[in-house]
Amino acid sequence: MTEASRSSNSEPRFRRLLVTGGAGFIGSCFVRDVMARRDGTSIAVLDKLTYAGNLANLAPVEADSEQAARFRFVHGDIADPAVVAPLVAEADAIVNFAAESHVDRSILEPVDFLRTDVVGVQVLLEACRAEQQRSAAGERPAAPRFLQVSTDEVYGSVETGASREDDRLEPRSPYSAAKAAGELLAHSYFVTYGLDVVVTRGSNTYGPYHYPEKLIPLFVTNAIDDQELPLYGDGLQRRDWLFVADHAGAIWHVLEHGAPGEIYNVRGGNERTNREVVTTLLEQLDKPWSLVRRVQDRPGHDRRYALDGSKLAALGWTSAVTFETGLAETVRWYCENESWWRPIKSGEFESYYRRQYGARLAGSSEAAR
Ligand code: NAD
Ligand code: TDX
Repeated sequence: MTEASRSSNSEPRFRRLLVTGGAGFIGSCFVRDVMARRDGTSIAVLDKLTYAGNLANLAPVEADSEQAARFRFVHGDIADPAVVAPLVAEADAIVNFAAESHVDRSILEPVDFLRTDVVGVQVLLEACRAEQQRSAAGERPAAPRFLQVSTDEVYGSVETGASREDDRLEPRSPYSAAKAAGELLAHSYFVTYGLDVVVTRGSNTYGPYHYPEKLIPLFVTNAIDDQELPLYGDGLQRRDWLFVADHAGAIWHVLEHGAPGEIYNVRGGNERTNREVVTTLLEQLDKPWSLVRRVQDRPGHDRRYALDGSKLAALGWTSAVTFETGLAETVRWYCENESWWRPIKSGEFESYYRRQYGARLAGSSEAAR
């Protein structure tokens, strides 16, 4: 059961949500789960539909007449003030998932990361500030709440222990540096203007509808096709895996209960090396280890992320889905939904794949077990 459905008996605090980036992986899970609660919440999704955005992710909402009546999709850019202002004016709260989200792409081409993950956040915050002024003038009840979805990557590589919310930020990739800038801007609008801002920092997330450029969906879909699995370096990097419905539920919980100006880690509680992840997914798919290739490492590759989740636990939320259960559900979903991912893995994806992996795979060796 997801957090969104666990909370289904209580009245939601915010009736009209603007969900930016709601056609992506985690944002669409949040939208699907909140809409399925049938509690009267209405959602406008603003999404640029970049390579990672996909209206098919929202098809279950559009296909349900009761949900569709409470739902609106707007195609547009969070960095465009003319698009953003009227949508923020109609919202009680904004949940910002919109981002360029893939570390490897940020290494190849950083500029879009700054435009969306930094400038886009500032445009959304300015629109909230304008609504705060309207509220002060009695033109709307309260200024909107702004929730910025950030990431564990802002802490940088953590060799031992677990990052706490007041630890120093040491982002090391263009992606994580842009995400750190975005959330620092959001926090500055709380400090400077008294805007109601909350920030979440989530762990590595996985599950259905995950764009197949990230480790788990790339390796699952490649393995289904008996294609090589490009494991970076020694494969001993560690991530703490968080199932997507857990992540979406945590964001709902912080939206409802988080204190203004506060930051909350969202911990998965499932730390695994990449080699362990690959071993488990190959077992679940009944595919051989011989598909795994050791390829040239990611530059600046963060060795480990780990979050301390006690602050969010004290607020009443902990993750529910174990890695083995969530991965089995994910693997099953990709096996049953080839019509979702096969079209994605052609076109733009193929040229990205050649650029990212062509030389790596040509110079690869079989990965030792
Ligand atoms: P995603 O790449 O699947 O989706 C991003 C969505 O944002 C897409 O629908 C895309 O079209 C949209 N978008 C991009 N630029 C936009 C713009 N300028 N204006 C409007 N829409 C735009 O990403 P995701 O994995 O769902 O991640 C969502 C958020 O969660 C991101 O902010 C990411 O940094 C954060 N996060 C992700 C993870 C993870 O493991 N995936 C973990 C922690 C935090
Ligand atoms: O082909 C690959 N081979 C490989 O070994 C890919 C795509 C990844 N990896 C490794 C790199 C990482 O150690 O797997 C690990 C996970 O990689 P990604 O799926 O690219 O995730 P990561 O870089 O850890 O970042 C993710 O978690 C934090 C999300 O993409 C971010 O959006 C989020 O903020």
